[in-house]
Amino acid sequence: MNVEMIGNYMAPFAFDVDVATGIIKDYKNHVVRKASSMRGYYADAGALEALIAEGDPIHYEVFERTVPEVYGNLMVGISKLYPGVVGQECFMTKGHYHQVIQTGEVYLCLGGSGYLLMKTKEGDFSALPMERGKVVYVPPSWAHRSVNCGDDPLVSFFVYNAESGHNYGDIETEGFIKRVYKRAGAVVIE
Ligand code: PAN
Ligand code: ZN
Repeated sequence: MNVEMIGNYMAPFAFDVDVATGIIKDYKNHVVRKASSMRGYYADAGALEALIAEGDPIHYEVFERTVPEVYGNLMVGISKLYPGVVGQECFMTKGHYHQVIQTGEVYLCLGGSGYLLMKTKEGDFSALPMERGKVVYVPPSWAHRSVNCGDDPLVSFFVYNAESGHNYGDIETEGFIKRVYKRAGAVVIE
């Protein structure tokens, strides 16, 4: 990839985030995952198919300022997860381990409310609340998934090692131990 240089080094850069909408104005990479990208992830496959048939709404978007994916660089961006349910299960991201499993990540929630679910290969589980101003530290070895339990987009700024890579396959087969539902207006993790 082309990066701006000053002498021998990558040039420092700055960018703006529209905190209200959760959009990086000058993003370099934009990932859009619609309901149809989420087949196999929710407990109620029929409810997901109904949602797809009703118009296949966007589940989440990721905006990144990409940098070369090498040791030392940091990947930064915004994850915007829309509110909604599939059956009674709250909208969520696919979730992943990092390919380079000994790399962690930091999330700063800018708006909305929900959880960051985390799990390890050994079956350990953690669910930490996400709300505006909350920083969640994801240590190495923990898979992570965002879940939106509110009525507004769950917007988070994230920073991770640029060489981390994403391992989605293991979550597709393992699942995430617990799911988050809205039952009669109450959020339950079960
Ligand atoms: C985030 C996630 C983002 C989307 O940037 O990639 O929230 O979630 P999925 O990648 O699980 O679909 C991150 O954790 N990057 O490493
Ligand atoms: Zn990650």
